[in-house]
Amino acid sequence: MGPSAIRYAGLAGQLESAGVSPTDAGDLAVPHHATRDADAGPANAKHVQEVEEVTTSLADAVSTALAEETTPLALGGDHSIAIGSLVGSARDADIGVIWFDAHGDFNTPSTSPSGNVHGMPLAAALGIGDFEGAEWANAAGLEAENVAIVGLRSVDGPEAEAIRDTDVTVYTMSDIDERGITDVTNDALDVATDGTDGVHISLDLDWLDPREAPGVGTPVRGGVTYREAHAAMELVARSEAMRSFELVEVNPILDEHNETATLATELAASAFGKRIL
Ligand code: HAR
Ligand code: MN
Ligand code: MN
Ligand code: MN
Repeated sequence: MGPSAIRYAGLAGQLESAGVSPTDAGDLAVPHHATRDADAGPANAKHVQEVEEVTTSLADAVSTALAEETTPLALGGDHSIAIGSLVGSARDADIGVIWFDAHGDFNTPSTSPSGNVHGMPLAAALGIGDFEGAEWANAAGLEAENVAIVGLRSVDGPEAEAIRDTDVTVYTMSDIDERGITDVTNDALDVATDGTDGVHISLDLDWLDPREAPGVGTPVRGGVTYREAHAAMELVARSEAMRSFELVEVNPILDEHNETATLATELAASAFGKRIL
């Protein structure tokens, strides 16, 4: 439902206003969750077999879009799709990633309190813990030292430990409070561009404060403002380093008048370089 809501909110028009000519590649086949058993796969990783199927088709779609010299924009839906975006974007290139999110998404089935794969995609793509050697999930051209998480404010105990055990760089909301969004985003861009061919931007709408983005599954108070979010996306555009992009966790059932989906389209326009004058 997320992708429908984002399209309905006017994504194509927003991208055109940024000077982009978008092509809608349509929806990938995703099995309806009610028709599948969430716990059919390994323990504490709900629907991971379906996630693996979608990862493979999304990774192929992303890498095809890149081969055609276009910029893939993936729409969710659940943040588990990021595994596919990262595998595809890092298939034939060394990439960095900026993870704009309230959460670390660094759990594994062994550490996850929920079993929800949306809390695991970054660990999966980096081959951490249970995901070591999981070929379907590991993003070939991605190293932890080129990963920056921005806006973190909700992290589980063992998840925090796993993040600390890697070379991933984290900017918490406190860092944004102290240093401002401009400095933090520029630092994150430095991390993600250092020695890489381009950057994947993963924008979880729960990065924003729930007052701005109520239509998400796991809202956490104290997120970035509307203006801070645009400022960060504008810096991403100015860097000219963006290789692939995704908008995730939009849930229209929880939204108010599709405002979170609308916000997602506006932020996409900023990330793709929309100028006022
Ligand atoms: N850390 C929690 C878990 O693993 C919550 C994850 C929150 N969900 C997301 N991820 N939308 O950003 O279950
Ligand atoms: Mn989710
Ligand atoms: Mn999140
Ligand atoms: Mn997330």
